[in-house]
Amino acid sequence: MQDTVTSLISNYDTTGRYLDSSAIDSLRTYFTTGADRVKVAAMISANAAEISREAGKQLFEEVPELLRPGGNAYTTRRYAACLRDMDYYLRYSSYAVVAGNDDVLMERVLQGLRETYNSLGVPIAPTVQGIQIMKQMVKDMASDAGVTDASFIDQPFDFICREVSELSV
Ligand code: CYC
Repeated sequence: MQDTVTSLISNYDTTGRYLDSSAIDSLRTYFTTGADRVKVAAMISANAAEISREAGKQLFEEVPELLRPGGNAYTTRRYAACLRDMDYYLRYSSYAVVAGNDDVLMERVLQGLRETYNSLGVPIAPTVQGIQIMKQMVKDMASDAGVTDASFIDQPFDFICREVSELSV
């Protein structure tokens, strides 16, 4: 599992180089956004249940057939699995926000997900839609809390969406 600092150091150490200006720039960006990253992670933690519940509700309003017979979230067991998956994506995104690195997502969330989703017929497009709804909710909360540059919030949510979409083929 990596973060901005460890991945950078291990990169430079492998080739025995001192940190150059590009390394310093990326460290500077990371530390400049550091307080906001922590703020957003705390905000996600404090509102996690509400975020995944509301995002689930919105997703099922937008794609109601998921909950009907034949839909992948039909039956309480699958409905619960869907909300649980949303909660996984939210929690791991909060870790990646703090780390400033998507490695934790690759390692803990995305490995093997293709096989699982494909074999269970879990549809990718609405999964991506649900993740995007959560992302927007987090961004709205962050901007209400005075976080102006939200690109580090986009990063993990969009990474999961990209990877899941590629995995679906
Ligand atoms: C199932 N989601 C699963 C399963 C796994 C994950 C492993 C199969 C085992 C189970 O049912 O628990 C995902 N597990 C994870 C992830 C991690 C993990 C990501 C990393 C922490 O350990 N269905 C929909 C919606 C979507 C959905 C679009 C919610 C957004 O229609 C999700 N995932 C969904 C559903 C199932 C599932 C309904 C159960 C499918 C079934 O059993 O038929």
